[in-house]
Amino acid sequence: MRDMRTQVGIIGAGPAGLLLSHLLHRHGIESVVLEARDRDYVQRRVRAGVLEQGTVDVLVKAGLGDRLLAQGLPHQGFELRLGDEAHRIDLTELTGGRNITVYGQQEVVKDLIDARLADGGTVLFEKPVASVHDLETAAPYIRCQDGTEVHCEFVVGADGFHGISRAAIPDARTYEFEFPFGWLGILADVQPSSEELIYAGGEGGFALHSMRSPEVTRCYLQVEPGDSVDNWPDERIWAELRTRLGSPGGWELTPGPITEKSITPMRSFVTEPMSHGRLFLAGDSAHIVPPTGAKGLNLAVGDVVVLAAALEASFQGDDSLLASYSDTCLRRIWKAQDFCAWMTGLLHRNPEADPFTERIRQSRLREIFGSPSMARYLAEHYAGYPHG
Ligand code: RFL
Ligand code: PHB
Repeated sequence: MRDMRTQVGIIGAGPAGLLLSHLLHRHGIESVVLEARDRDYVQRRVRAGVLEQGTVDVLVKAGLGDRLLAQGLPHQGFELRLGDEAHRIDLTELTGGRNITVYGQQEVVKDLIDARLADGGTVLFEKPVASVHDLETAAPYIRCQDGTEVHCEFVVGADGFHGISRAAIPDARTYEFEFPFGWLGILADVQPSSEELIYAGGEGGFALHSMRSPEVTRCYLQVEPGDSVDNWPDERIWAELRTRLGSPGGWELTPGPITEKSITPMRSFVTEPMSHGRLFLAGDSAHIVPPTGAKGLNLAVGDVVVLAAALEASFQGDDSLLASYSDTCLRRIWKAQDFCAWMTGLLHRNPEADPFTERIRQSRLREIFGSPSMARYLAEHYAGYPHG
């Protein structure tokens, strides 16, 4: 393929890269999105499910609300469990009217790809990027593995945690914490057993009951780090979910055919700064949160909203927002890091903890059941922070 020229070269067609390309287009700024994997793979990758109110507002305002508003499931609260004790967190009441929407990340990605292509945007699949160059100049460029060069005015690294762009920031400082457990996630073709999400943090370890639609259940179990799905036949998964979710008030879990199983490590990660010269990182390429707080996708959207406005100002001659991009995003990111680490510690049995510490953890979880101020802290962070 011939070399290309555009205003903003974007690496990665995840939610961060695609939404940025879409928002830039609405400001009349041209971009090219380069994605390593094929379209089908990107649209089928099962990941996040919870959209904060602020994220839904951004997507709707950007003209991406049709399917989201028709098929997304608005939730006014969720349940916390400890053994057979249960407590509902009323998000709407505790936050003065905010809620969350359950809508699969792959649906967001599908909507974004459709919108980009309908608008005549350029999203190149199976186009892995090898390296980025001349970032300290006004004419940086991206080199793909097949040798194609994309010349642009700005490069955006939206290539996820395993991408190549983060390494191009010299003298970056990284902060990392690896949790001593992972999450086994499943999708099952069965009606969810509850209308709202259930987070359970009892003696036997963490379990989460979620959903994707009225016909599809999504669940997670805390497992040992490095565990393999081969150790988890379907019957073992349902038995473990049943034990950990308990049966408060006679509640029962309905099992069904499992269609997807995967294990993901749990880590917190931040790189600082998130920019260097004409390179800007957005989303998972710059930060990872453990999924307990359901914040990863929402943080990616937060970065992109700031970056789109900053790039627009820069093309109009004002670079001040680009100069403060990293600091602006990092404030939200560290707030979310704190919340996600707190919620993860609260709900997971730490295999390295002594029995005393484990009892303290359970007591802290129970404290939320009886304390409106603790419940409000949880609800305010979970429902999310406003954008802009
Ligand atoms: P992505 O989605 O990883 O997209 C990056 C894209 O870059 C491509 N890429 C490259 N392309 C070209 N050249 C290269 N050299 C490239 N290297 C990589 C990749 O193929 C990919 O397409 O990052 P992005 O856009 O920053 O989006 C971040 C989110 O995906 C992530 O934060 C969330 O999925 C995290 N997350 C959750 N977030 C929430 O807000 N709510 C949730 O409920 C939630 N649950 C979760 C989650 C993540 C999970 N896993 C699997 C880690 C649940 C799980 C289990
Ligand atoms: C999901 O439905 O995939 C999900 C829900 C809540 C979380 C993480 C993942 O905290």
